[in-house]
This record gives sequence, structure tokens and C-alpha cells, in this order.
Amino acid sequence: DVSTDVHAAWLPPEAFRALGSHRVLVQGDGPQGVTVYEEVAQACAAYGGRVGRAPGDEAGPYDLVFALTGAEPALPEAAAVLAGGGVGALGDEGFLTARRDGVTVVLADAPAGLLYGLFHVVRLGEAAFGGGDAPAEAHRPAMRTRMLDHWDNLDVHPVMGHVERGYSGGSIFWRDGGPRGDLPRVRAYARLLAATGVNAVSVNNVNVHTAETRLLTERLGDVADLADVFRPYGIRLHLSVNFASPVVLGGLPTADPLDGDVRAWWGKAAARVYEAIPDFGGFVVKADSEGQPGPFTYGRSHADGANMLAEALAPFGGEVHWRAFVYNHTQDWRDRSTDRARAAYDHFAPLDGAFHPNVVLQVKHGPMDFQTREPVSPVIAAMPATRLAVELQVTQEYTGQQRHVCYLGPMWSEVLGFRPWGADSEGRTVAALAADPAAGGGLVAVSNVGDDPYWTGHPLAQANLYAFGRLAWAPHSDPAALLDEWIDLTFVPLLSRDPVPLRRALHAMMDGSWHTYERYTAPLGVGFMVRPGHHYGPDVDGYEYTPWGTYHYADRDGIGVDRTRATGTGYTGQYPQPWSAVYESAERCPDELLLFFHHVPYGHVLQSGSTVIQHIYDTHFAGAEEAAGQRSSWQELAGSGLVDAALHARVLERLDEQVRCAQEWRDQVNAYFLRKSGVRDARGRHIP
Ligand code: GCW
Repeated sequence: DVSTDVHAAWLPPEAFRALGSHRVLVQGDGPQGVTVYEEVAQACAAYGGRVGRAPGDEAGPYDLVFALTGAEPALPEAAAVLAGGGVGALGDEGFLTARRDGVTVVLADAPAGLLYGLFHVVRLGEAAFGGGDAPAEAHRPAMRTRMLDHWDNLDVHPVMGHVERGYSGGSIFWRDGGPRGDLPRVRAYARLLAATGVNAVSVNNVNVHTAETRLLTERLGDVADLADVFRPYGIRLHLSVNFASPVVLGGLPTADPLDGDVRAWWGKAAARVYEAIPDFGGFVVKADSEGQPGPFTYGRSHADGANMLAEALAPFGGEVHWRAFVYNHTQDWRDRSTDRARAAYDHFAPLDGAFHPNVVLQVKHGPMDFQTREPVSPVIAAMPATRLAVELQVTQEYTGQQRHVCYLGPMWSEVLGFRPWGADSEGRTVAALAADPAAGGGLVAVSNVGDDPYWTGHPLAQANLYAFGRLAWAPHSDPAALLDEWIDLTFVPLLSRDPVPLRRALHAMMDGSWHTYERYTAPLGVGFMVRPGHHYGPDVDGYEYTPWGTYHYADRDGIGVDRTRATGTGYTGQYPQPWSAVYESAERCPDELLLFFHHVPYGHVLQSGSTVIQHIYDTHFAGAEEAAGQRSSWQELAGSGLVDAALHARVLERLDEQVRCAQEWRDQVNAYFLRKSGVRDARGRHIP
């Protein structure tokens, strides 16, 4: 049952060619130091280089050295760089690079830094060697926590399958109620993640069913086995826990967070976990959300709930990732005063300052739920005295489910670069808030990985996983440059010919793919026009009369949700200035969010000069055409030898489905709004 035929993704052996053809000294200890040595040794065995542990080894003379700053590095060039100083402390994970007298030097304060330095050298390839001296250059991760959450179930769930919102096959961790037993696959995954900079993973669904609840107790050994595999790659393991565990597992009559027995139960549970996994990261909790248990049952607050778990973990250095995704999912569409977009802020902003220091409030990047287009969540700017992590969704639940090409780097980059207080207030960005040394909780995302041979179902969806890790390390990276990095590692090392045509095709298909997806699906900030339940494909009114609070309110006169203070739900008031005023005004609100904030007539003229109804027609025709263009770009690569034939076929099969589905979206959305509005397409195109 051990997977052998798994795609190498961005770490094909050929990506190590440059590193592996040099003479490398590795002076590092601890699990990650060993990993660096093994990685280098493996590369050198393949490409004729040599690896040594000491200057006098016969592997020398060296042209690359990895060393820790704690001890005087044994190689004079490295010692000289160290003595040169000037870059300050590197921290637990940072590293510096320099070149001295023909030797490339990588120094770190801790072994994990050497590991990140190793993958930096791999990315640079031959450019890491040769040339003249180069001054010391420090690299430190912006975010302390760079985490992937798996929504993996132990068993196949009757509705959600093996992986909730998973589009890449089964879980790589679990099967039939227990471990899947393919630890080499888990190790390969850990290695891929480390190469992007990810340092934390949660291995089970935030919806914690009975089987997963037991990971905390009977199945703790299986969790420890996974932690052992992740550790050498600098990744700490986390578990999603069931808030009602004291009842479900402990047989207590209550899970009240202020109850003494409940607190004692959690204290013991945490102690047991740390006995098995000394570097355990902590708990992820979805409480009082979509039916999950939580403190509300006992009349307690979310601070009471989170702090109780935080106290259990504190003696061991663990953290609680408490999710802010709390809203009323039993709404009535007629009730215009309840606004799901408001919910997280209404629940959590009043609790600012009430959470223990080892609680991280994990906030979805938008106020609703990972839609194709949402404004940035106002919670992110509303809790200066709380540690906040921003949660993204790498798995493409609402962005094509890994059947459509949708490179999300540009979306995340927009979110991370958003300035909640406008250009003023030192211009603080979402990234800066999540990265703040005192108040920042880092960046988290829902993984898109499964036991599929390409890891992500759609091979091009690997780029999303790659970009997430890299953005968590360096949030202001250019997404197009990250795509190049991914191409340079994944495809280029396998080629003996000019990679330019491949690079051009991939950029043509992927750079603008999020906007393309937006065009043929959700216009102007409207969300949820998807088929209920599985969320794939168009259904304009699919969620319109359901209890989920996800309405667009289209009628014969207009469309959109009035979230203004003047006449709507007042949601715009949750933003600081200038956004509060900008979003309040239908004239100033950015076009792409207009229908998120305003209900307007179909004839409303956008800043672009088009009317809302004409915009809907134009973007849907354009989006479906762009999808067809993506397929043509890919078809041109057929038989070129630039990509592996099986991978080409897999992508093409998905593109066929994407093109079909984009046309379905175009036709359904256009027909719906033609009928509703009675306004014809100004360009007279056929709307079936
Ligand atoms: O987007 C919604 C998904 C649920 C998910 C929930 C959450 C894990 O449709 O499947 O549950 O968000 O984030 O908790």
C-alpha cells in the first residue's frame, strides 16, 4: 500500500543537480541538521558532488558550507562571514547567505534555518555558486506560524467524503478509521512543504466526528508517528479537537469550560499528548460553528472556551488556534437584519484583549466563506490586543475544485497587501498584522492535498500550495515571480531544451486565471451562486432561499446586498476609515465588490462605465472565452516534449471539463439575468 508512483512536484531529483555537483560541508545537528546532511548526500550521490561533516574530510575542499552560528564554524570562509556580523540575530528559522573566496556560505542560528537555507540554495541552482564575493544577506520568515490545516476525516464521511472539500482523492494520513500507513508518502509531503517554508500542519478536519475525537486518546500513537515524520522537516503537528471531548471521551456530564472537572480533564489530555509528542503545536478548534459543540451551550463566551484550552497547553508551550468562523446558519432570507458578513466581528471584536497569550484567533480572510471575491474581513483590523492568524483556502472549494485552473497567488497577495486603515497609519497591511511579533498569529490555509498521484488532482493546482508557503514566508512576493519559481523547480530541471514556450504557456494560462474564473462565475462580489452541498457548478438561486445567510437578493429591479449603515445591515461600519466610507458609497465602492455592499438596479452605471447588467453579460462571455483560450495554450504543448505526456493528458482532461463548465456558467447566469431584468445584451449575442 506504499505509494511509489507519486509525482515529484517541485522537488524532482533534477532540481538538485547544481547542489549535487558541488563539494558541500554540512555542520548542523538536531533532526533538521540531519535532514540537511541527508538531502545533500542524496543529491551528491546522484550528481557527482561530495558531502562532508568536517573541514579535513576527503570530501573537501568545499565550495558550499552549511554551519550554525553557535559554534565557531570550522571553515575559515564561514568563520569570516560570521565575524563580519552585520545582519543581526537570525532567529529559530532564519538563515544568511554569503560568498567568500569562492565558497558559498549558509549560516543559521538553529538547524531549521539551515534547512530553509538548503532549499534556498536549491532554488538558486547554479546561481548559488561561482562569481565574486557576495555580502551577507539575511532571510527570515515574515510569519512565525505558516500552517496548513487538513480537513481530513479518518473514515469516508457519508456527505463530505474522505477529505472535506477535498478534490485530490483520499487522505494521505488516514484510511478506514486508522492510519493509512504510507509514512514515506507523508515524508515526501513534509519535504515539499518544508521547501515552501511551511512549519505547521494540522492533520484532521475541524469538523471533528467521533473517530477523529479519539486521535487525542486511543489514537495518539498514530498521531505521534506522523509527528516523527514531520519533525525532521521543521514542521510541528497540530490536532483539531472536539470541544465536547470531556463528554464524548471522558464520560463527564458537561464540557463547560469553567467546570473544574472539565479543566482537569483537558489538563491531563494535554499532558498525555506532550508525553507522546514533546514538540506538539497545539489544538485547532471550530466551536459553535455549523453544528460543532462549543462554549455557548453552557452560556460561556468564546474567550472562556479558548482560554480553558490555552491553560491546558500553556505548561508545554502549546497554542490554541481558535477559529472565528461563527455565524447563524439557521437564518430566514426574509430577515434582513441578520447579516452573516457581520457575524465574526459581532462575536469576537468585543472579546479583544480577553484571550490568553497562547490563543491565536484564526480568521478567514473574508467575512463570508472563501468566495471568489470578498472584501477583507473587518475582524483583522478590529482586535489589536489579540493574536490573529489569517486563514486562506488552498483547496479550491469555491474556485473550481481543482477541475478548473485557478491560480490563487494573486488573490492572496491582494488580501495580504490590503491596508485596512488606508495608506495612512504607517500603511499597515494585513500581512504586517499577521506577522506582528507580538500580536501576529501567522498565516494558515486549508490544504489541497490528497492521495492523488499528482498530490492536488489538477497538477497545476500544485502552484497554489507552493505559493501559499512562499507567501507565508515573504508575503510581498510577486505572485507571477512565485509562479516562475514553481515552474523553474517543477518543469525546467527536467528539460534539456528551451523552456520559454512552456513558461509562456503556463503564464498565459495561470497569471490571470483567478480573474477569468471570477468573470465566468461571480460578478461584482456576488457569491454562492453554486449548487448547494457540493458547491460545484452554477445555480444562481441555489442558496437563495436556504438558511445559510448567503443571499444575492436578485429581483426584477436589481441585485446585491445592502450592507450600508444608511439603509442596510450596517456592516460597512465594521471597517475603519477610509474603507468604512468608501464601501458605504455606491459611487466610490470598487466595482468588483459593488454587489457585496449595495443593492442596485440593473442599469446602475459602474466606475468602468458599463451597467451592471451589461457587465454581467460581457464578463460571462469573456470568461468562458478565456477558459477556451487556456485550453488552446495547453493544447499547443501537446507532443512538444516540454511536459510529461501523462501530466499533459491529466491537465487536458480537466481543461475540457473547465471549458464545458465555464459555458454552463455563462449560459445559466446570462439567461437568469436576462429573464429577471428584461434587459437585452447590447451586443446582441445569443443567450440560450
Ligand atoms: O466553507 C465552509 C465549508 C465547510 C467547512 C467550513 C469551515 C470544515 O463548506 O465544509 O467545514 O467552511 O471552514 O469550517
